[in-house]
Amino acid sequence: MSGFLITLEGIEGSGKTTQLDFLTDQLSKFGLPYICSKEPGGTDLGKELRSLLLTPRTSGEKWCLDAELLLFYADRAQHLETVVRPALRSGQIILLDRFEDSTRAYQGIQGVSEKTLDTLRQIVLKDLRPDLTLLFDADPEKMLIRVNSRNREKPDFAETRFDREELCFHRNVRERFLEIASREPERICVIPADESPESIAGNVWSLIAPKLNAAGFLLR
Ligand code: ATM
Repeated sequence: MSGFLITLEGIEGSGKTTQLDFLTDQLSKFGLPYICSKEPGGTDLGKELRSLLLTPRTSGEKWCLDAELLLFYADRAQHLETVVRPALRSGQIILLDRFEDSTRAYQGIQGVSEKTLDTLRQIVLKDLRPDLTLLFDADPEKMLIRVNSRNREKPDFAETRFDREELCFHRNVRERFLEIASREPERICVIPADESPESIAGNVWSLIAPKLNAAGFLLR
């Protein structure tokens, strides 16, 4: 049996990571084989790239769009080769915190063309597509308030470059994600993310369980 790739997408603070924890609890409860990973940062190289990409830059040099895009894609190429494809081949369920739709949304709204995104998809993903994508959708204003208050309580709080972006940027990201979802309704399920985490987790599980069953992962 081949594996099952589930990607979790959404704007900053949309609750992806909390839902990932709920999901891994459920999969463990049913004794299903799974791994959890993320982009950027799912490999050793990816961790270095993540730090490069997300740490606020002090030099003032503005990175050109293609440079940033290719760093996200370098992370993805290494991740697919060394983590995702091997796990799929060994029949595991893979939960990914962000994948290609994030590039289409974040780099897309900054001006990277669909043609470029399609070309990179062809080179790096080839025919690999997520079996299911969960898009956690919520009002960016509410989500940013949540992220800021949550992160500032952490002892190792460090603002990332993206946290400084204007609210308008996050609104555009949300719109782009919804646009992508409307083009691929079979693959991408939009999950309203402003309910309680427990209620969202219930909705997510009732959506995922039949798909896993259909793919041969028996939920006993
Ligand atoms: P997380 O903190 O959710 O892992 O996301 C890291 C940031 O990287 C996120 N920023 N915000 N807001 C989205 C951004 N990102 C891209 O811009 N392009 C990509 O391809 C990916 C995977 C992430």
